[in-house]
Amino acid sequence: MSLLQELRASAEKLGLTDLGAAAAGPAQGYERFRAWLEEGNAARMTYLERGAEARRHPESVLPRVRSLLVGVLSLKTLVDENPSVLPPYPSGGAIVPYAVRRDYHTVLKEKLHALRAQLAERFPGERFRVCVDSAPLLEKEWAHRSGLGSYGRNTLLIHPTAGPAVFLGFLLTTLSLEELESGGDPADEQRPSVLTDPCGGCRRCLDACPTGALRENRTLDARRCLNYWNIEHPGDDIPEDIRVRLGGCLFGCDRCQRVCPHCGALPPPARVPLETVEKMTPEEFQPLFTGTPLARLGLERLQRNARWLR
Ligand code: B12
Repeated sequence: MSLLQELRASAEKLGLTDLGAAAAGPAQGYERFRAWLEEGNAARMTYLERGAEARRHPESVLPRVRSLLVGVLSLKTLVDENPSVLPPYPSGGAIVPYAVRRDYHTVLKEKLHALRAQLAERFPGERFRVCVDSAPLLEKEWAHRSGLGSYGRNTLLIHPTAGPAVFLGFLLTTLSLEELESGGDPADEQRPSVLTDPCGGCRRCLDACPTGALRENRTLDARRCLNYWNIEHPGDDIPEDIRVRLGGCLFGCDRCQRVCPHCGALPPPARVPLETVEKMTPEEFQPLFTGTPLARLGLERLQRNARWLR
């Protein structure tokens, strides 16, 4: 059994849906990313511009990196392992299911740190770094190069069995891909096969996007994406043509995942009455949402989102 196969077995026990590995090298999607930024698609996510250059090569994240291990956590596992922090209200503003649970960044990091510890014990001379969403990596490209899926029309990486509703986490290492793969018998490798184009003629996500944020060339205009407006946008301003299309979304929007034929049934969004949000005090907000993605948003912006829905 190769080291990678051993790690896959550990990853499965830890609740990861899949684990892949790729040799480090220059990022092939860098120019595509640059062009995307230059067209203004990042809206006010200025951190993307600041970290742009570093995305050229993962050695900016770990010097002398030779390979990347990529962990996949499905939304289904996240939901099954972590109950919602909200009581079940029958109606109200919609919150995507991942946001009312333990933050997927924390969950993925814990699992990847367990793999890192397993490797560090055997290879004390090597270096490792765990990162989820925060480091300047073109994450979908590394997942794709690790054999974990292909880019869908909704711009997400579509995993062959878990579909687009997955989160990605990274363990960078100075161990080489050859070291990770050596000794493995290909016959032991039961891997779901990746579809070259998971979409074919399907356009369900493009049709379902309420604001037309998805483009034919499989890029997304964050200036039109509801996820940008109610998760990332720093100000109180929102264009009226976007606001009227929020469709009750208080945090996130997952229409382009839900309608994907590769996406299994997702839990319904959580709901919370807008008045409850509007009257919420920091003393109530904090204990309820600590450790969830809503805590990162903060009460002020959650209340801003509720105002946009009025
Ligand atoms: C900025 C960002 C956003 C922005 C912009 C999203 C976007 N699609 O660009 C906003 C706020 C809208 C957003 C929303 C969401 N995001 Co987001 N986001 C990111 C982030 C930080 C950067 C993405 C980026 O660089 N976009 C710029 C464009 C140009 O890049 P791209 O679409 O990734 O294209 C690259 C690849 O496709 C590749 N590529 C190379 N060659 C080719 C060739 C072809 C033909 C194609 C098609 C692509 C391709 O190169 C391109 C440039 O690198 C990543 C984490 C990271 N560090 O990478 C998470 C990430 C993409 N987001 C994620 C998630 C889960 C979401 C949301 C579901 C909810 C959420 N958690 O906020 C929604 C989904 C909306 C959607 N349809 O994308 C996951 C996606 C997992 C997956 N299955 O792919 C990531 C990887 C975070 C993670 N660690 O899990 N996000």
